[in-house]
Amino acid sequence: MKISRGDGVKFVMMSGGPHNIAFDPATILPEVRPQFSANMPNQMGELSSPLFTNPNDTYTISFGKVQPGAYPFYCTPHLAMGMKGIIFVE
Ligand SMILES: [Cu+2]
Repeated sequence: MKISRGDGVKFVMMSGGPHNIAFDPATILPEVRPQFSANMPNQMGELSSPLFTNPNDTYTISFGKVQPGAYPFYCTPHLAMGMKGIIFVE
């Protein structure tokens, strides 16, 4: 998924939860991490959203003030099933 700098990405829980949205801190530049973390509300772990269990639960991550680049993410409970993606900030 490609977005522009400053966009937000809204994730919507559909089915088959629990799901979350997590980023491996090692993939985020150290100088970007504090702002990126500030853009992720209610984290249950470092750069990890809460778990969502109800259809239509939503979670929005702002990409404001983070630099262009690739931001790979995954769902912690379903990583082994390949539930992951990449957000490209242009
Ligand atoms: Cu999942």
